[in-house]
Amino acid sequence: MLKAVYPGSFDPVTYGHLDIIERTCKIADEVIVGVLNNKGKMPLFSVEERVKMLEEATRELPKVKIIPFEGLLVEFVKELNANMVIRGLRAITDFEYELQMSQTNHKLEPGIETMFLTTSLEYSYLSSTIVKEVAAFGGDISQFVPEVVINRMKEKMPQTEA
Ligand code: COD
Repeated sequence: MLKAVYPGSFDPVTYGHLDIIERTCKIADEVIVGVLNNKGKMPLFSVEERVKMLEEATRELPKVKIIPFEGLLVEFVKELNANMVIRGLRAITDFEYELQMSQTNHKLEPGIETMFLTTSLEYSYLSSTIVKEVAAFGGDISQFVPEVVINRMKEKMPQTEA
């Protein structure tokens, strides 16, 4: 049985993330989306809000569970008895960080492998940071994120358009 963990900040979840989640569902039996509760960083959305948005956005995907985590990713993966970490790769700029992260995780816990899914062409430019920037200047974000995120963005940034 393949139990995969897809970890991230998801601040907020975008169609790029959802594409990776949907594709992971085709290869794994269970998909845990791990939402980092990083107390050192100041995300736009609280971990509870990020979990809620992900839960709504993945409602139709029965294999998916959304779970927040703190601390080391490998500890979270071990606690869940999972055997694979999934990461998305957009451009070459992602590669260095992703390689370093997967090698560190492998050193910390050799039993845990990381599998990379390359981004779908239509989402290769997309990131949570870009979405927040467009929303901050009143741009239309409806092609980047699901409706649940647009609604939450409007609460945080009243200038958000959709
Ligand atoms: N298309 C495809 N994939 C995408 C897209 C897109 N448009 N946008 C993002 N992704 C991928 C990212 O490449 C990433 O793989 C994933 O989706 C999540 O992205 P983010 O930006 O929400 O999440 P990150 O990269 O900030 O997550 C980092 C972690 C939380 C996983 C990391 O910091 C972590 O594991 N922290 C815990 C502490 C730890 O264990 N550190 C040691 C490891 S070195």
